[in-house]
Amino acid sequence: TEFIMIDNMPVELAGEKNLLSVIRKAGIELPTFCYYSELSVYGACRMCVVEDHWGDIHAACSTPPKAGMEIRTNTPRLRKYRKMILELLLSNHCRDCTTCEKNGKCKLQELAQRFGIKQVRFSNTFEDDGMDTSSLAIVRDKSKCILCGDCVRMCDEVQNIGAIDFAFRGSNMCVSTAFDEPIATTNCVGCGQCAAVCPTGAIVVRNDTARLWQDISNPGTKVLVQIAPAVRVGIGKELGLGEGENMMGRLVAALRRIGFDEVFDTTTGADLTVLEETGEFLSRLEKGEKLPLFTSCCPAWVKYAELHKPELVGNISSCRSPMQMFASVLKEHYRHSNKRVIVVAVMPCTAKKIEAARDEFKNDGIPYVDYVITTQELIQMIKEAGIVFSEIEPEGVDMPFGSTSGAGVIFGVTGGVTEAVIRRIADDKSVAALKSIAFTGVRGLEGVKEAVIPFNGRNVNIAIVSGLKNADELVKRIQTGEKQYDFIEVMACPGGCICGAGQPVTDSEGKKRRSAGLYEADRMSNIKRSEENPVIMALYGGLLKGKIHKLLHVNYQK
Ligand code: HC1
Ligand code: SF4
Repeated sequence: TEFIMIDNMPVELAGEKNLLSVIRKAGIELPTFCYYSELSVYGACRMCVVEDHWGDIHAACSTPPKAGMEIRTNTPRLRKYRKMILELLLSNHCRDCTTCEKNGKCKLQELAQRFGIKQVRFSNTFEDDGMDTSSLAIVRDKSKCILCGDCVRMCDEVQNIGAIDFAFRGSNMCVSTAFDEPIATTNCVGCGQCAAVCPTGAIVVRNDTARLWQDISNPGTKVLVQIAPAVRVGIGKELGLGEGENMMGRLVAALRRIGFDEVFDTTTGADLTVLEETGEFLSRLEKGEKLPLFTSCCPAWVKYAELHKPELVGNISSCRSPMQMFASVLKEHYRHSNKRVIVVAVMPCTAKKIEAARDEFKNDGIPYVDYVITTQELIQMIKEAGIVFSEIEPEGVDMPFGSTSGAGVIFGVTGGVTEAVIRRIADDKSVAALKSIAFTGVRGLEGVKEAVIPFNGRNVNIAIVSGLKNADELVKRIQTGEKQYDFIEVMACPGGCICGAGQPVTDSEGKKRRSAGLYEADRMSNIKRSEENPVIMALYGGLLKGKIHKLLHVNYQK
């Protein structure tokens, strides 16, 4: 085995690509603004500098480890260097931390605190450039940008979009859209992944809670809320509980305390989606037309296809997303209410804010979903209301939509929609057969997965992708004839909704825990298949009669 010395400790090398990973493995929290293991190495912020035994300084993120190296991470020189960088950044940065959306979660604030910056020796050249509030998903404030380039690399390397890039040189350098157009008019799909990696308040998720509080306290409104599958496993840690633990019961109780009138589970909508989408898939399979069928739950994927792959839009399922199906059903169910009925969706997703505002999802000009708030916005509301989440008693959702299936709840992780559909089409309904579906290749957080399912004397070829770059590459392989599939699940966020940009930021271990949390919720569910959910059966026998097309489907083709 090969070793290097880090601060006089021997640390074993295990194929790490850079010193930074080795140093972190040794339990040292080396600071950085611009290093993410899933993005390319940029090496611009220089906060991760280390000294070798010659006294030379290297950026640890871009230095390959070599056996025998003697590295020091915390010398007086390095501390001075890091403080200098922080002071330079702060010297042209807005320092109104208390009113910043990123207050308490800002990397610059955190490191300034950690390195004990009490004064900035340079004069403040900060200029307020104004904000770009054109997008319903994200808000950009250039004057808070520290040029780490994390957003640029995320948008390009993971999402294949490139809506933002560096512009100008020298002291004029900034991150900008082409021709500095408002972000909403570019090819941005609102996935929010740029905001998830932004270390400061330069790109943040739009916050819609102020308006929502007003509606909640308005006695003339009846405020309904639905909770997405992924939220229950993403919310716990920041409220003092375990990462990935299922918080559904506490969430329901907290939402009632906040003042929501009725609380429901988007999983009910997912069950409806499974039935509609499977029906559509089997009919296309029979006719041999418009295959592969692409899933339609992820609005960032739908928008991506509209902008970049218009030839595929006809292949996207006509099913509304579970959020939209359920909202349409709720508005229909409460249509005779004497109050104004408002539907709120708590989502792990920023693109859902844009989906909710689409013309296709309005009835007489009024959206079916009135508000989408992210997991992070809900955390803020819970804190604002003074609710001690860790002490609240769990409660159940409201009737008449009170039952959900395990198939619906796994929608929140990549492969879940597919597994739910396979459960529906599998002829063998035994417990053993159900369990074996988990081993067909549908589970796991990899960006591209494949499964082959026997059905009606033939094989159904399935692909599951998350991350839009992966989706783009898969589509290319289909278009060149290299690959052939019948069913393709696409989620824009790598890992699926559990890793949505509206969730608290987590690491790869946290993502695994969230995924495990949803599969556990499935195991604990006494209804495994969507078609066995009695609420769904009651809907088809009642409210949905003659209204399936109007309430559950959409035409994205213009
Ligand atoms: Fe998702 Fe979906 S799974 S898209 O990831 O199909 O956001 O959680 O609510 O609509 O159910 C998100 C999650 C969510 C929808 C469902
Ligand atoms: Fe790019 Fe997504 Fe950010 Fe838009 S929201 S700029 S598509 S990363």
